Amino acid sequence: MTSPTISDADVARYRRDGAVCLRGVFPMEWIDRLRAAVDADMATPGPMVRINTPEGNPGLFFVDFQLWQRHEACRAFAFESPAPALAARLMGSNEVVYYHDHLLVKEPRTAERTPWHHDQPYYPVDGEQIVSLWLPLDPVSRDTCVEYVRGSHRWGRWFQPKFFRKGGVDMVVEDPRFEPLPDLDSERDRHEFLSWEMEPGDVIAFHALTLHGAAGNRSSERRRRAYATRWCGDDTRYAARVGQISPPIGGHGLNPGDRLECATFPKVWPR
Ligand SMILES: O=C(O)CCC(=O)C(=O)O
Repeated sequence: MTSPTISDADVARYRRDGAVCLRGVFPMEWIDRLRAAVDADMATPGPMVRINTPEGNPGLFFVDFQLWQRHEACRAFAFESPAPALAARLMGSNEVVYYHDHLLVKEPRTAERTPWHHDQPYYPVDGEQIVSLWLPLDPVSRDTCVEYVRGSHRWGRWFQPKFFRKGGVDMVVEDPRFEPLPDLDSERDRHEFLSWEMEPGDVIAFHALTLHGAAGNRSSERRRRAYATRWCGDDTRYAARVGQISPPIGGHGLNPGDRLECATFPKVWPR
């Protein structure tokens, strides 16, 4: 399959709100293949794995990256699934480069949240055309879904990335382009928040500047495995960043101002 059916209204909503939930885009065969790859990855994680649950706490918040370089199903998802065509359509881009993948698993009874943030300040990438596809591999209730601040990709503001160090001390990236993130929970009445109940096959597409965060997984039996993938369009360029980036992908040989396409960030659309 090459062309997922999404409407002009879906595309308009993505561009206006910065996040849109698209229903039934991925056939179950993709979900089943990715589930098997995710479980294999958790058994033998990659070099960038992070465990965000302190030892002794219930549950597990497991994060890993670049599964596509180690698991055939994830590689096929980047090159052969409906995803690259979907990314091209949403971004209005002729070409799509695959930036990276990001696995986020919250096992039952995981208390740790995903803190509020937006993604692009973590990326050494400039440009408007960066879309993420957040694909849950389990049914997701609204209270475990990621929440998005509607329209925040259009605020024209870039917020400081934060990195979590052992011992609970945060390290903030000091780049004059970035400002401290306000406490969004204390301003809930000033924003509109988007989140959805989802079934496997549904996907959220969101812009790299849309603010988002997520609760832990309070369910006592339901896993919450999410496979997030990042896609870049025609206007994106490799960029210099002060301090740490995430994920820390190196070895590509790119310099600031370069187009992204290379072996590490392959062109996936047109096929
Ligand atoms: O799955 C989550 O909890 C957060 C996802 C997220 O932050 C992302 O995909 O950028």
